[in-house]
Amino acid sequence: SVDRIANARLRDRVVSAEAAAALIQPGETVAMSGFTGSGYPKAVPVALAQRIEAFHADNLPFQISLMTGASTAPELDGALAKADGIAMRMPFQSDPDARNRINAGLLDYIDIHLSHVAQHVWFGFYGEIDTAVIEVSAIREDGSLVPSTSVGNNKTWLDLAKKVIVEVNDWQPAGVDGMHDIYYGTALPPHRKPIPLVHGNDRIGETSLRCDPDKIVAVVRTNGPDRNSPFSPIDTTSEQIAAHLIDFLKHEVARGRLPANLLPLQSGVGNIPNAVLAGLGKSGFRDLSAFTEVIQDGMLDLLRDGVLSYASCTGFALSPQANETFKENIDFYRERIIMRTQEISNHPELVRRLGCIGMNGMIEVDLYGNVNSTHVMGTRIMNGIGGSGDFARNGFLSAFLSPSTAKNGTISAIVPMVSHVDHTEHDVSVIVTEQGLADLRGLTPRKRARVVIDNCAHPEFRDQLNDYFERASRDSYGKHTPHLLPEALSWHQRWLDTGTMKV
Ligand code: 0RQ
Repeated sequence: SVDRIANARLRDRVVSAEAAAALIQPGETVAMSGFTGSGYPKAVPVALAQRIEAFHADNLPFQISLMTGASTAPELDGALAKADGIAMRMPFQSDPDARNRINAGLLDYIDIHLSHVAQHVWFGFYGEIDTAVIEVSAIREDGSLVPSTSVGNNKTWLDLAKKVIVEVNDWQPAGVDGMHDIYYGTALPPHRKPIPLVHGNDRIGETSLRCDPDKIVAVVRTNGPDRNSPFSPIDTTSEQIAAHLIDFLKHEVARGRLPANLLPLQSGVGNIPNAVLAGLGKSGFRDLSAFTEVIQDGMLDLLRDGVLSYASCTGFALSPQANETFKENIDFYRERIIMRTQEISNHPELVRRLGCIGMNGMIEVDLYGNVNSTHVMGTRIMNGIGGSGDFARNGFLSAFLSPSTAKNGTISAIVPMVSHVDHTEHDVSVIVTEQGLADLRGLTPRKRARVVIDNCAHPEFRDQLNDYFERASRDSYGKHTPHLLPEALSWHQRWLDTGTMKV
């Protein structure tokens, strides 16, 4: 087979993962590739975790600050967190070991909008990047790098890092070459220009990443799969949530507020968004499009069936089976998928221009439509805001989806006041649970409370919510957004004290 490293100079820099990891020193800021379990480096992080463990065994300190595109995998976040090798992590992660350390106060975590990461690093808010570790599918003869299954912040990491380690992964399909669109027109204020993307499938950039070959200090060959966690079969709750949302979208088309082929879809990851995608496939929609961060199984199916005409993204989250389908049909998918940097896939200017329909999961929502996506009981971070805020604030329509209860019915996802706010009432248009859908557009806060309770709350919690809302409407200091402040977060405290939010 053809050598994926077509540049002779860089072929000479091939070393083992251990030798590459030895180039990373304690205290460095390391920026890695990876987005929702796709395109992350497979070998160097594991070797680095071993190097860190060896230091710790000798009582020598060794931690790094770690930046990526989004979440990665056990071989990256998991291995480095287990080795106690991460001092600071940003901007998004979902690894259980790292999560436990963050919530124990042992690992600093900064959770920011995914579209902001590149510019915040350019602005210098995170200091200098010492090393970038980037997985690619190939190195071209001219030394440019063909990304693999995610782009994330790789352009920024390669531009800013002092030294670069490249992993060339033979497992990734060679046919991914041509799928990427790397836009080099971004600049810092006051020099910014409009981004010349008018349709979600416009190509405005280059198919590979530029990188000064003198900065590449090591190249490592790998041959391993992306993380690929399988999806559980779609359950009834997810199906009901999907059905309510799809009914609503059809209704909006009938009312002339959405075109028959909708507007570019953004879909979060997880079983509920996957159920929505499966539902769309069965609902007679045609010619749909997606301008999103992550492509998961459901979107590949829609592309295959011609329901979706194209999808723009920055990464994948595919089950092992879907990954095989993707690899086998790479020529088909390359015609229909455009992979961008995450500053472009999530760019507020583009999300607003295209009028995206955002569909994301949530932890809880309050009577007025404020949404908590990240913190259980206001303090324990689950994952992070990810790209949900980029789409919620700037999209045409922003739907948040969740079962109406959590933890065996002891928690109501509809609460008097959210214990942490990620998406304010001004950013949220539609709430969906298995009970029904609340369309909050054009409603005053008190009318919002009525439809959220009536349409979305679980019957087990409806009386309790009504009781709170009625007393608040009577006794609140202000009657615009009624609250009883000593009681507003009492549901969360009750759960912490007694194991249930029920009185
Ligand atoms: O906990 O794993 O301990 O059982 O939260 O909840 O119901 O499995 O749903 O996987 O869709 O996650 C908001 C976390 C939902 C996700 C969130 C507990 C529940 C379970 C997971 P266990 P489910 P999901 C694109 C967009 C922010 C980022 C985003 C998320 C666990 O959607 O991270 O949108 N969103 N990115 O038990 C206590 C509640 C709870 C609760 C759920 N009210 N109270 N626990 N849970 N609701 C992707 C990127 O940006 C990269």
